[in-house]
Amino acid sequence: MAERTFVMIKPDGVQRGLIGEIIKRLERVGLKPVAMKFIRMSREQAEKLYAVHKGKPFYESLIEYVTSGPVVVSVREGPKAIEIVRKIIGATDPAKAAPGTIRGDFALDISHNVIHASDSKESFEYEHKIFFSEDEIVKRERIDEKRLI
Ligand code: FUP
Repeated sequence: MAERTFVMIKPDGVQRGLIGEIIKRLERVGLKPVAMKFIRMSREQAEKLYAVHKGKPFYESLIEYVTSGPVVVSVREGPKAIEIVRKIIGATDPAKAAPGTIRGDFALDISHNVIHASDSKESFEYEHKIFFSEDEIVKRERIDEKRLI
């Protein structure tokens, strides 16, 4: 099975009308959506997603921000999906994110950086289960897939 990653368009990305632009950038590289939802996450889901940051100075405002409005959560599949999506989204701090990356092109502030994506297989396993059950992940094959794997 090709690698999977969890991607979330954060509340500022949704509010600023960037859903289409972000999906386009992930689509054009060939990463296949296998699950997608438009939701307003609960405080419990936010606390789970950012459990590693509990106790840090920015934790409370981070939880408030990700629960402040709707987000788009998704699972994408493709060879080296985790590494490729991290490259497309750019560094966490938009000041360090290269031009041409999503954060480099659309964000100014580390606390409102438009998008999240898993940084390892372990984080994918943990993160996607907060939002998706196994039967919500669609099994599908692209017509050109056999050439990619
Ligand atoms: P990333 O994996 O790139 O989303 O980055 P982290 O897991 O390190 O951080 C998660 C979120 O915490 C970031 F998207 C924004 C927020 N954050 C801050 O608000 N301030 C910081 O100094 C670091 C992270």
